[in-house]
Formats: sequence, structure tokens, C-alpha cells
Amino acid sequence: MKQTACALDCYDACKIIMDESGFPKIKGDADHPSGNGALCTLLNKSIHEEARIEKPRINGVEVGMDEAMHAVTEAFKAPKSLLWRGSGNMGVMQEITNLFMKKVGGTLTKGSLCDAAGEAGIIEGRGVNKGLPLEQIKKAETVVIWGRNVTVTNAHLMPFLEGKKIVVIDPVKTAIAKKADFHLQIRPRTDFYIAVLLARFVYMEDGQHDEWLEEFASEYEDFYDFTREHRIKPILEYCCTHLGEMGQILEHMRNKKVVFLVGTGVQKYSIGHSALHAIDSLAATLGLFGKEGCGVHYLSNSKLGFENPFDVKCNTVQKATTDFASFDTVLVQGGNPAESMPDSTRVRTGLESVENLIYFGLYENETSKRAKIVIPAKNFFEKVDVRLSYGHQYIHKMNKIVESNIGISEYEFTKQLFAAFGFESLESEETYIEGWLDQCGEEEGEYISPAYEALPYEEGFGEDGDDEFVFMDEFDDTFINTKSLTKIRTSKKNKITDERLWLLSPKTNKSLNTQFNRGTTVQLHPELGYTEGEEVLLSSEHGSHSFIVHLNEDLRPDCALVSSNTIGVNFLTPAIVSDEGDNACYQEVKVEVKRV
Ligand SMILES: Nc1nc2c(c(=O)[nH]1)N[C@H]1C(S)=C(S)[C@@H](COP(=O)(O)OP(=O)(O)OC[C@H]3O[C@@H](n4cnc5c(=O)[nH]c(N)nc54)[C@H](O)[C@@H]3O)O[C@H]1N2
Ligand SMILES: Nc1nc2c(c(=O)[nH]1)N[C@H]1C(S)=C(S)[C@@H](COP(=O)(O)OP(=O)(O)OC[C@H]3O[C@@H](n4cnc5c(=O)[nH]c(N)nc54)[C@H](O)[C@@H]3O)O[C@H]1N2
Ligand code: SF4
Ligand SMILES: [Mo]
Repeated sequence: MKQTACALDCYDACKIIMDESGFPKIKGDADHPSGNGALCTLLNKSIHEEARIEKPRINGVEVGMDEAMHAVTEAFKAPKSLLWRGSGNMGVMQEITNLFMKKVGGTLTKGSLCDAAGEAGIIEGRGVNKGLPLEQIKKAETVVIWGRNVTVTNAHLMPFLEGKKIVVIDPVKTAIAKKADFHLQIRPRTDFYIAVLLARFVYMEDGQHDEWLEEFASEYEDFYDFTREHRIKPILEYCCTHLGEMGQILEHMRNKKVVFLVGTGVQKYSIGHSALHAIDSLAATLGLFGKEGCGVHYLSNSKLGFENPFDVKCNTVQKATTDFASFDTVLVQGGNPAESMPDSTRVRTGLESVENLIYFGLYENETSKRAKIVIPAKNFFEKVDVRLSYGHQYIHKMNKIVESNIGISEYEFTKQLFAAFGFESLESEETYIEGWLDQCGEEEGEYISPAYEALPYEEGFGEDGDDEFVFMDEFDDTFINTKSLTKIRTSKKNKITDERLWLLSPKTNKSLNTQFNRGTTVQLHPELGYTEGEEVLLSSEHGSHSFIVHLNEDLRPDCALVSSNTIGVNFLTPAIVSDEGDNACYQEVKVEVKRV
């Protein structure tokens, strides 16, 4: 029996086993604490069906690997080079290319397309982003699923939610929302307000955890004052909710072991950090840190506690708003920026003016089509690696379970470049792999994160656990003028006076970002008067693209849902980064719909 782990960018980071019948017969490990023996359709089907890039290319002509790598070497002799790495493979060995960039004085990216705004908010409050172990989720009585589509993006968590009261806060009636004990169909981008008001109500009914607060978060009176700066009636109206709904949420939290499962949905905005800081501040008010069955589970810093041999100091540019045109050579590794980055018009213009655009990946996509040099990669079945997880504490050694003649690994790619430039000091592949694994802990025969703590923040906050929790004390929003909140009114029918719709772009179960199945639809509420199957043009101040209408009653009428795997979605999104955390802000945009 051979073992590896799924490298796709996903909370679950499933362990994979393959018995004597051989590839492609793979399954999950039913005995693993985070799995149930099943993989998902992406691993059972999509990944095996997707056509690979098999041969290297230069200027559209297939060449041998040696010739292609020679062209890569020449390209890196140009003065200004950039490595833009996506999240196509989550193995730690992806980062080995950093070592080469350091040697040639190249540039790397900072920030993220994904979760960094939320993480910045967590760090503001807790000082460090530790994961909440799965067993604490299992011990909770109430689970508040806040901007995370668990059944799609985190399906292996479902068994951990059995028998619990479930509250869902999501603008969409998702599958889990339909089954929940309470669903707040929140207006997008209002999570900060909901969290602050909930905290205010907790204080008003004297439900704060005084004893814990005195010890770990003594500025709580100031936070109460901060919550009181927020006027209840206009804010509830703005968020399209009312006191009754707030009461129902509080009912499920009062004197209960509560876990918040927060997803990226709450933080795809300039103010994303504030959403997480406010949710954390609510959790602190209730004294939910460092206790059994309690806590806030977000995408954790999976590298916490590790010494990372690939952590190098280089110049950096923003990942979400990279200006590709200012580089002579750009290596795109494991990503598809032409489609996954915000503001596709801007990104494509930039990519097209790069003299040496190198694409190093598995599949043809909007980026590979624009590249001068294409280097096929090995997929994760075909190489060795180590898989950390942002969703749980377990770590997997990834073994090679398939022999293949296609492509090269990131280690081999780096090794060849080191040799071509005459650089020394690259260790062997095994040395790096063992270096990562040696740092792990062990539990019941499984590797576990060195940062694992059964009850994170039990001793306190900050890197060393001797700080207090820092409540939020200011909120600044330049996109929506909060001072004029009272003016943004909604009619009794919940119709917004602003005709433009919030653009939501969550994930789907048929794709992994832009890998595998691509979509073409925009989902709209039937009340808006469009017809199933008709073509519409969506426009924002950043660009426009046409989509096919799919009617969906599970949406709010003030939202248009275009999932993140949909061709053209990012023509609509802004090239900006969040106020904190250098994160993309895919949902900081409203769109107009027009029939074509
Ligand atoms: N509108 C909108 N856009 C979004 C989002 C959103 O919510 N809304 N979400 C954002 C988020 S959260 C993320 S994480 C990003 C993801 O965006 P990207 O990081 O660009 O990821 P993908 O688009 O999935 O492209 C991954 C590519 O990696 C390549 N690949 C896979 N495995 C390997 C490997 O082992 N080696 C190499 N070299 N290549 C490999 C494949 O060819 C694949 O095409 O998208 C962001 N884009
Ligand atoms: N099958 C599959 N799994 C995946 C991925 C995939 O593409 N496919 N992508 C992976 C990646 S890269 C990531 S980052 C994770 C992300 O996984 P999640 O954290 O689940 O993120 P999303 O699916 O983008 O959005 C989650 C939910 O947020 C809601 N939402 C949108 N706007 C708001 C808002 O303003 N407030 C609130 N409260 N909710 C809002 C959406 O309706 C959606 O239900 O999933 C990973 N897992
Ligand atoms: S994509 Fe996620 S759920 Fe599917 S096998 Fe990989 S880690 Fe597991
Ligand atoms: Mo992501």
C-alpha cells in the first residue's frame, strides 16, 4: 500500500492511500482523524480527466526539456525577474524556487489572493494565527458557520458538525444554511457590523465572560464603548436584519460551547481584516479562547512553528496587483494569474508585454496561452513533498505513487537552474523533505504541526502567550461612507435602492479555482426579471463580460453570483489590496446587469 496526500488548495488536505490494484485507484484513509475514507469528485474524477501539457514549448513550438530549460536559463540573465507563484499545489517543495530567485536577485510577491485580509485581523487581536484543532470543533455545542461554504470547500468537516446547533451567516442559502437551526442571510460586506452589534447585545444582557476577560482581555470596557458608538437601528436596517434575528443567534450562543468556522467569504473586501477582528472580539467577549469546545477556526498559518528553509529575503511586489510589465522575465509557477487575479484586462495587458513569460504548470490556461516558454510540471502523484494544512493540525508525507515521463518537479527545475548558473548550496531533495518532517510532532502515527496546541491561547496571546487579547477600537471604511449609513435605506420588501448588485464569487465543487471545470453562468434571483439561459452583460467600473443567466431563489435579490471558476469573472473585479494584509478584494465591487 502506498500513501500520499492531496495537494489541491483545500481545507481538508486529505491523506490518500493506493492499494495493490495501483493508480488511478486511490481512496481516502478511513482511519485518519481528519478523513472518512472518501475523497472528493475532484480527486475521484476531474484530476484524471484533465488534459496535461505534455511537452515543453518555446514560442508555441514543442521542444525538448533541455532546450526549454536552456531558454529559461537565458531568460533569467535579464536584469529584472519576477516569480509569481499560485496555489495550484500546496506542497512545501513548491517554494524551493525561492532559493533560485534569491541567487539571481529576483523579485517575489507578498500578500495573497486568498485569506490574508482575515489573517491580518486575527493578528491584530491575537498576535498570532494559530489553528483550532479538529477535536475542539467536535466538542462544541453550537457551530456558527460564517462565510464558509463547508459542504463544498471543506466537506470532510461535516462529520465533526453532527448533533450540533448550526447557525449560518451567509448571503446565500447554501446547502448547510438550509439544514441549519438558524440562517442569517446577511447583506454582503456587513459582517463587521453584525459581529459588533452581537457583542454589544452580549454586554447589554451582561453575558460577557468577566472572569476570563479580566485575565486575558482587560480592555473589554473600552470595547463595549466602541460597540456603543454603533447605532443599532440604522445598522440593523443597513444589514437587512432586525433585533429578532440577533436574538435568535444569541440564543444559540448563550452559555454554550461555541465554535465559529469563519471562511474567506467575510474578507474579500478592503475591510476584510475588520470582519475577522470583530468576530474575534465577539468571541473574546464570550470568553471563547483557550477552552474546550470553543474558539474561532479560520484558515490557519500552516507554517507556524516551522523553520522554513525556503524563506528568503528578496524584493517583493504585491501579489494581487503585480505590474507584470515592469519585469523582463516573469516565471508563473502553479498559477493562472490571467484568470485568477483581479482586473483581468490590466493583468493580461501586463503579461503580454513581458519579454520572457515562463509558465510552469500542469494544464493549458489563459496564462499558458500567453507564455513564451512553457514548462510542464509533474503533478503531485509523481513527486515527493510534504503537505501542511490550513484546516487541521495533521501533516502528510507525500510519496511518489506514479512514475511518469511528463514534466519536471520544482526541485528538479531549481536544481537544473542552479547547475546552469554554477550556483552551489542546494541540498538534496530528501534532505529538505526530512528537514520538514523532522520538525513535526507525532500523534497516533501521524505527523502533526509543531505549533499544535490542544487548547490554543490557553495561556494567553501573542507569540509567547504572555500578551492580552487586543480588542478592536477603530473602524474606517472608505468604500461605503458609514457616516451616511442612515441614508442607505432599504424598502420594506428588502429591495435596495442601489440597482447595482454585489458580486459574490465563491468556490464550486466542480473545480479548484481555475483548475478543472470552468463555468459560464451568473446566478440571479428570479425577482430581478431575467430568464433562465439568456445572455447578459455584467459591468463594473473595472470591466465587463457576458454570462448566461441561471436563476436561483437561494440568493438575495441584491447579489449576482459568479463562482470563482467562471470564465471572465475577474474582468469585473478591482486591482486593489485590502487595507491590511495585502489581500485581493474580489467582492469590493458592484455590478450592473444588462440584456445583450
Ligand atoms: N473572482 C474571484 N477570483 C478569485 C477568488 C475569488 O474568490 N473570486 N479566489 C482566489 C483564491 S482564494 C485563490 S487561492 C486564487 C487561486 O488562483 P491561482 O493560484 O492562480 O490557482 P489556479 O487558478 O487554480 O491555477 C493553478 C494552476 O497551477 C498549476 N499546477 C497544479 N499543480 C501544480 C504543480 O504541482 N506544479 C506546478 N508548477 N503547477 C501546478 C495548474 O496548471 C493550474 O492551472 O484564486 C483567486 N481568484
Ligand atoms: N471544491 C472546492 N474546494 C475548495 C476550493 C475550490 O475552488 N473548490 N478552493 C479552495 C480555496 S483556494 C479556498 S481559499 C477555500 C475557500 O473556501 P470558503 O472559505 O468556503 O470560501 P468561498 O467559497 O469563497 O465563500 C464561502 C461563503 O462565503 C459567502 N459569502 C460571500 N460574501 C459574504 C459576505 O460578505 N459575508 C458572509 N458572511 N458570507 C459571504 C459565500 O456565499 C460562500 O457561501 O476553499 C478551498 N476549497
Ligand atoms: S480537494 Fe480537498 S476534499 Fe478533495 S481530496 Fe483534495 S483535500 Fe480532499
Ligand atoms: Mo484560496
